[in-house]
This record gives sequence, structure tokens and C-alpha cells, in this order.
Amino acid sequence: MAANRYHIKIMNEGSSSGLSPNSAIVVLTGAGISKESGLDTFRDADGIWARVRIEDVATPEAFARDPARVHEFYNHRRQGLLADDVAPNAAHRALADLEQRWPGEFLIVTQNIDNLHERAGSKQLIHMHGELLVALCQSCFAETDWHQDLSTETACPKCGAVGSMRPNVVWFGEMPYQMDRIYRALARCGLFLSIGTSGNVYPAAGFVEEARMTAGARTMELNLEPSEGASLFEEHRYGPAGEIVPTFVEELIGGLAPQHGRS
Ligand code: BJW
Repeated sequence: MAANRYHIKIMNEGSSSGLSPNSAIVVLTGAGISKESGLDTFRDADGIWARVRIEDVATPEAFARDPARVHEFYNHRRQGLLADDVAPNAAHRALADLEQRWPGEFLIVTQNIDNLHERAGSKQLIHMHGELLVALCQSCFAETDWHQDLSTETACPKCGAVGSMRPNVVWFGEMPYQMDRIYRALARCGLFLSIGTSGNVYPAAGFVEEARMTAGARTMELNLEPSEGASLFEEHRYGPAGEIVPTFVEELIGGLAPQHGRS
């Protein structure tokens, strides 16, 4: 097996806790990883929730009360995501590189609804809070790739229902996607990384404890500054994701040395 030809030469920060190259890695990402790509975070001083109220745009009740207002909010963000100058940054690219080169299992669980991880080349990826470039029909539940504006007049291309289309995103009070698969991955991971998330929103904010308690995983926070849940992590790196993530990935990959004399 390819993984057996490697051993870990160096760990980080002088940690003696070894990480086998067969170990599974789970990476949780949040809005901070896309900040340097030109997309806003939510809870920073200049973030989205400083301009709009959650209760007006990010709950099923808001959509039922005023769908045009909610469509306007997501149409604006969809147009922003599709702007020419929005592209994956060095942190997205480093994670795609890590996935390609890591011998063990690897999974990114992103809370982000942008498509920057996949544009960087990531394949093992779960969008737990949905995708901005996908529309969901509330009549037939079809999911359709969607790059245009949505409105209360939009017809579902699958069933033809008018006024039943919504952005395929997870609002407060709704169940995030693929939770079973996420908890299975957390239960067997050796390393859990949390990148660019404030740790305010559950269930994502609880993944670090799940990884530590269920799998005994090493846990590391990589963020601009200590998050709400910083004390839950064993290790920390602080700085812009575009700088600290590539550096950490290089350390991990650099620690994979070919072991001569074994097949
Ligand atoms: C950088 C950086 C740089 C900046 N480099 N870093 C009471 C107690 C516990 C739970 C609840 C409760 N009451 C209600 C709940 C549940 C609720 C919840 O968590 N509420 C809290 C507010 C308390 N959760 C839900 O309702 C969820 N569903 C649910 O729980 O279902 C039931 C269930 C039960 C059991 C199991 C499973 C499920 C659904 C949550 C849906 C969240 N939806 C949103 C909107 C999605 C669509 C959209 O994008 O519009 O998701 S809200 C928003 O917050 C978005 C994000 O994904 C999410 C997290 O935000 P994130 O990514 O952390 O961003 P920020 O801005 O908060 O942080 C950015 C960080 O980056 C900061 O730390 C910066 O410092 C850093 N940073 N620049 C590195 N350059």
C-alpha cells in the first residue's frame, strides 16, 4: 500500500504526538478562508451581519415572510462570487495540494457556500451549509446549478412550479447537509484542523470536541485570531489563512519522507 512507503519525519511545534501518514485528516473551513479572495466574513466588524440582520435573511421564517428580500440578499452575494476578481487563494490551493499528496483519508467540511475549494481542485469536500450556485425547488426538491438571479417568479426547470425556488443554503433552524458522513469522518480522524471560523455556529462548532473525544484526534485552530472555541484546541496558529495554511501544509507534507527499502 502506498502509504506504507512513508513515515512522518517531523511533527509541528515540537509536539511529540505522532501522526501516522495513514491517519485521516478532517478540515473544517469557514468564511475566514475566503476573506483574502474578496468574500466577506459574517461576524467580523466589517462582516455581513454588521449590515443585515440574521432574522431578515437567514431563517426559513424570513424567506416565508419576505422571499423577495431574501432573494435580493443572495442574488447580490451570487453576483459577488461570480465576479472576475474572486478566485481561490493560497489557503484553498494548499488544502487541494494536501489532499492530493496525503497518503491517508482526507476530507474538507466547509461551512462556506462559495465554490472556491472546488475551483482550487479539492475533491473530497462537503458543503454542510449548502451551495450558493445551486437552487433548490421546494416543490419537487430538485437541485439545479444556478448562476443567475432568483426571484419569486422563477420557475423550476425540473417540475415547472413557479415561486418555489430558493437558494440551496442552510438557514438557522435547518439541518446541515451530510451530518452522518461528517460524524463518521470525525470519529476516525487523527488530525482535525479548523480554519477561518469563529466557532459561533453549531453543529460545526462542536466538531472539535467530537474529533478529540471520539477519535482522540490532534486538534489545531488556524485563524486570524483566537476564536470563541480556541481553548478547545490543543494547537493554534494565528495569521491570515493565505499565509499560515500553506506554511502548515508544507510542514505536514515535508514530514512525509520516502522510506527506503520498503515496498
Ligand atoms: C480569518 C481571516 C483570514 C477573518 N484568515 N481567518 C443555542 C445553543 C447551541 C446551538 C443553538 C442554539 N440556538 C440555536 C442553535 C442552533 C444554531 C446555532 O448554532 N445558533 C448559534 C448562533 C447559537 N444552528 C443551526 O440552526 C444549524 N442547524 C442546526 O443546528 O440543526 C439542528 C441539528 C441538530 C443536531 C445535529 C445537527 C443539526 C444551522 C446553522 C446554519 C448557519 N447558516 C449560515 C448561513 C448559511 C448561508 C449563507 O452563507 O448565507 O452559515 S450563518 C453563517 O455562520 C454561515 C456560516 O457558515 C456560519 C459560520 O460562520 P463562520 O464561517 O464561522 O464565519 P464568521 O464570520 O463567524 O467567522 C470568520 C472567522 O474567520 C473569524 O474568527 C475571523 O477572525 C476569521 N478570519 N479573516 C483567517 N484572512
